Amino acid sequence: MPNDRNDERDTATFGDQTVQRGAGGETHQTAGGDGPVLTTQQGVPVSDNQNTLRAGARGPALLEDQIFREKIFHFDHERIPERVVHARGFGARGFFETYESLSDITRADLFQRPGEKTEAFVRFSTVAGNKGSADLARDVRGFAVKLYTREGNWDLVGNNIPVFFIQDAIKFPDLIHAAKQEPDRGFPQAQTAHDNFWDFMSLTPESWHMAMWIMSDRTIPRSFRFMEGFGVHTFRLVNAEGRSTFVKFHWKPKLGLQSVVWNEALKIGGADPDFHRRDLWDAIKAGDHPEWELGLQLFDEAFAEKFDFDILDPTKIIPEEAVPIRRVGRLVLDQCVDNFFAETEQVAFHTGNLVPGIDFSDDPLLHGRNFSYLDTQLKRLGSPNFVQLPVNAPRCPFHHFQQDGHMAFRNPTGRANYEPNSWDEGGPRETTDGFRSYPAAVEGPKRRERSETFSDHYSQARQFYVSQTEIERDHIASAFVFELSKVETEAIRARVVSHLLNIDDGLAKKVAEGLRLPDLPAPADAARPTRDDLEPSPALSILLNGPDSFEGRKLGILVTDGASAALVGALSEAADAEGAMVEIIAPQIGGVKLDDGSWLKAGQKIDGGPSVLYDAVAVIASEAGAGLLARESAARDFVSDAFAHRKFLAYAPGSAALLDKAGISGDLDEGCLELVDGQAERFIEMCRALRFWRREPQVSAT
Ligand code: HDE
Repeated sequence: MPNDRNDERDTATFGDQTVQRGAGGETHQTAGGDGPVLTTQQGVPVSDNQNTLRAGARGPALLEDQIFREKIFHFDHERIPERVVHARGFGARGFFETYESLSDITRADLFQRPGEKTEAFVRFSTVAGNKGSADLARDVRGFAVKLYTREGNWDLVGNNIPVFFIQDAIKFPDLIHAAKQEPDRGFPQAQTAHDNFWDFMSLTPESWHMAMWIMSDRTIPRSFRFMEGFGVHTFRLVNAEGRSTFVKFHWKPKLGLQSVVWNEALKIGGADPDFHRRDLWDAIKAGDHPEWELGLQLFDEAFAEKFDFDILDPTKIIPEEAVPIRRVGRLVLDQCVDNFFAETEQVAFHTGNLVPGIDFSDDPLLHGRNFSYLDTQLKRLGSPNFVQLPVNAPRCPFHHFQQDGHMAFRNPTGRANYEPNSWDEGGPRETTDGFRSYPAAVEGPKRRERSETFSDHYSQARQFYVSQTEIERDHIASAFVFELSKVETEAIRARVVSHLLNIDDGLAKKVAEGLRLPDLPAPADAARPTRDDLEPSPALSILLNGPDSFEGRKLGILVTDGASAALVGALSEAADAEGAMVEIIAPQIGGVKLDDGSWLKAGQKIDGGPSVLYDAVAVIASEAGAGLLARESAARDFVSDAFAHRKFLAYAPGSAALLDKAGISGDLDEGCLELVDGQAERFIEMCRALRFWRREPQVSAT
């Protein structure tokens, strides 16, 4: 008599899989060969992972089932609190490589030896959205970098925008409360287009420089790979002699800047909420390792004294034209994480993670951050021992007397757990080479007071606006109109316009017209008049800093049965030669039979692969195929959206029926190319401009 029903299992075949079948028809897979045996957490081998222990096959489950209890107990506790901000993120591993020795300006170990590589972990994020929100929400992106240097971990916890909303950390909870979902209703999520946010902004003049950035296309990046990163605050670099130089940190993407257009962002949110994380994952897995150069803006006290704004004010930039950027190394992301939770979720950044040779300035926002990050990790990760998690642990040797606490798995060994001590093997001691704070002189009465040097709130907002191309200015105006159209309180809409009047009359009027405000409000009271003598800074425009290459971008080719194999082949080859990716979209996921009888597999079915997922598109259809596509709304949208989003569009001669039905055949312009033999390379060359902006007036109402 068998003592376990395992012995009675039949086998069953499901396609290529042979499995065992239990008495209820359920699937059992048994370990064999070198494959590992399934165990409990305690290492006890498990014989049945499909059935709880029961009294009789149809009887009650038994409380004694320790295997079930352990499994469900762990499952019930899988979730940890999500980050209060930056909850939705995506991480990758890589390295930082130093170009040249910076020993004259900093003693930071990672900057001493040219060619030296330092392990890195980067987490990109949105700010306001909850963990499950969509990637393409209009939002600031976090750009947090952990560098595991030989003298400890350095975290540069930055954003993709070089300024911030507030000047003092005490305002952070108010800002974030206002930006996130409203507390009574729990919506809207992952967007600032609601009353509370614009109410707060319209009462907070210091936010208006940042307001211009967040209403620009910076907040709808095409990819993490195509955006800049900024340390935001002024920091100090300190050399071995103790000399300090102020520094602003920048990350410059090798592939240049690129954003999507707003209508596209809205649609990507539905088509692929994971658009940015998938993009980074796919690029790294394909060996297209994204790269950024670390740029330093270095300046001294004398510059700080004469600069138009206070260098401690995090709502101000120093234009690159005033202090040029020195590129001192590169960050390469070449590995995806092995486990999202272990790395991306558990990584714990902290602005206080500095290494000798790098120090804080007196930016009041930065000091507040130093307080917050440790606190939040304790709440999220549940123990002060989060530093012992592999993603957070230093790679260099570390020795200290901190001990115990929840989940401590690295405690000091031996008798000494304090110092000074007189034991021979007494454990770690201080070093004269350790971290030393820069001895900046400070004085002044203890007060709750903001410096008067922080009070110009509009001049740099104006400078940002006038540095944009016409197209980008229009996008800023449209973004304000969109956001404020979701604001129900008319007084708040008008209050926002009152601030815009301090920035640029034309912009304010455009937004007022877009909202159909009955009257233009009076300009908001300003602590200081707006300066209009600041030179425009071309570095602030996205369009002026594009790559002039289609490298790293994605071409979508819509095909049908009978499509020209020669054209598909030529286009794929030309894209490949440029370093671009290609995805095939077909009526069915199994693919199509081309005109030479060959079979082409598809990456997407039409309604799963709308054109918003691609940087440029081509329609290579047979005449019959185009006729069928013309009857499918997803195929018509594919073409008309691509056109409306100013994309370059190539089409095979047989595709006329689809273009016709999509309503664009009468509008075809120089951004559209009829693809005949020998034209594939020309099309990819056209795509280097990324979008055919000359179409903008035709397809955009603003
Ligand atoms: Fe953060 N911020 N922050 N922040 N921040 C957090 O820490 C905070 C600020 C930034 O991918 C939290 O681990 C305060 C500026 C990034 O894990 C929290 C203030 C900048 C990330 C926190 C700021 C940032 C965070 C939430 C005002 C750009 C994501 C979870 C004084 C320079 C890091 C966490 C990651 C995360 C506090 C302002 C960037 C609560 C109090 C300015 C990229 O500690």
